[in-house]
Amino acid sequence: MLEAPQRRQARFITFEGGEGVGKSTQVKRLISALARHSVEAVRTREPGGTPRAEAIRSFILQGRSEAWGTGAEAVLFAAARLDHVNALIAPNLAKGTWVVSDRFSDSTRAYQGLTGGVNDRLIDALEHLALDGHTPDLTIVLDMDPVVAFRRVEQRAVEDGLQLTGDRFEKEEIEWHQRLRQGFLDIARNNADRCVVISADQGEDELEAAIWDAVRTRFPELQA
Ligand code: Z5A
Repeated sequence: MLEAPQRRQARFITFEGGEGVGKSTQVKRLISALARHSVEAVRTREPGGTPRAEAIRSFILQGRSEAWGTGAEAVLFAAARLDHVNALIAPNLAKGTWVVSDRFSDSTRAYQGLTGGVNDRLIDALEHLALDGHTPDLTIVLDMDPVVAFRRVEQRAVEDGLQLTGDRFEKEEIEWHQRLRQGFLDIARNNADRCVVISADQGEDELEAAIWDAVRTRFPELQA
């Protein structure tokens, strides 16, 4: 009797890092690379990914939560994440579709926790509640000097014909972004079984190849 073909286990991959390091660009490229290997994957982002989480995204990124303080903002990011996990991430993984997210819970730890001063107990508790066991299988941390990354963001604004006023995160001082960079590196070091740090200071094609290498190393089933 013929055996039914084995369905590959769906994987959950996240991209993390500071602004302008190329996360969105590489998330799209990874989705295409997976498709070329017959892997169905959904692209999503945080904050956001579902209508309710996108509503929280607009509220926060417009600066409307700023007066509430960083702790309350961490709770809002986690509320968005809870919906994102329940309504998009978990159902897709359950039906065998891979999920690739532009930012996830490490961003709360890096921005609100390690850089924003929210204590570990709150960050740990929020992570536990919002993830409910859905820890990423692989996290790609894109790392580069924030000054160089800012130039990319400026260039993008010029190309889009926008005035670079920046949202409230992008107005923060460069020193703050250096600490943020170190925060992501610390998270990667403390979660070495899950995270891979890749230099983002290379061309888009070279970076895509380095990411694909990391993905194929982590998931050998892709080499079949
Ligand atoms: N946040 C938080 O505080 N807590 C949380 O829990 C979560 C988020 C989940 C979301 O912003 C904000 O929310 C973010 C953290 C905070 N803070 N800020 N600001 P967002 O989603 O709007 O923005 P972002 O995540 O910071 O992404 P970004 O600025 O759009 O950058 P990116 O996605 O990393 O880069 P990109 O869009 O792919 O590329 C940027 C430009 O560089 C673009 O013009 C590209 O064409 C160019 N590019 C890309 N790759 C290259 C290479 N390799 N070489 C040269 N140029 C390149």
